[in-house]
Amino acid sequence: MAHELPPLPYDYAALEPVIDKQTMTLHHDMHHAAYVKNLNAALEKHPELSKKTPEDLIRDLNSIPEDIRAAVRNNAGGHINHSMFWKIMKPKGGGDPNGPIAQVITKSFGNFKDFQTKFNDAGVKQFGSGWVWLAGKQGGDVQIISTPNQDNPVSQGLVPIFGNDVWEHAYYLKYNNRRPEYLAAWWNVINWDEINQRYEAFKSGKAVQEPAMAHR
Ligand code: MN3
Repeated sequence: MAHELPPLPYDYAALEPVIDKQTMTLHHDMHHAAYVKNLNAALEKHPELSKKTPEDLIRDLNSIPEDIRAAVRNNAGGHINHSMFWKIMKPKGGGDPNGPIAQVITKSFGNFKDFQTKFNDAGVKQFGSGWVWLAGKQGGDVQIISTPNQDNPVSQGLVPIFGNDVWEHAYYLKYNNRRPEYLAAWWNVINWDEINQRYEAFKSGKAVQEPAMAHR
């Protein structure tokens, strides 16, 4: 087994009432687990790729053999995206950002409220399944983008600083079709300390790779 499902860094119920226990259980144990399983299954056909990190796999998708390219795109992407997602949330999170991430938000978007509005709007407008991101660009600037399916900013040459999952599986049990309500509530579980670490890593040119590959 090459790639492994990282454990959730807190209890399944820890993000309630923002994200309910059943959603977290299904999301981590079924959805994320399936991306890992399907990624490993795809790579069995091309063992020469087994030493690559998930980010290296999706950095240049055209270099991936065509017979597994779509599987790698979806499942390495899903693995990276969710490994990031669990860490950039925490119980009793939220509040105003602090430190360097607060400074770059103010510099780039005017103030935190306007940033939240733009981020939530991009999440609402992502048609179907996908993610909304704060992504770093070459040169150090940041921008809000959305991506379809499990696509990750890395495949566009950008650095994923943090993102929110707008697939229905992330919110449907509690919020039903009310994606804007989920997007608005989600800020109450955001982990600014972790995001500051990821932003600092981006600024220093050593972007955090998710997931860590300690068990290869
Ligand atoms: Mn998901």
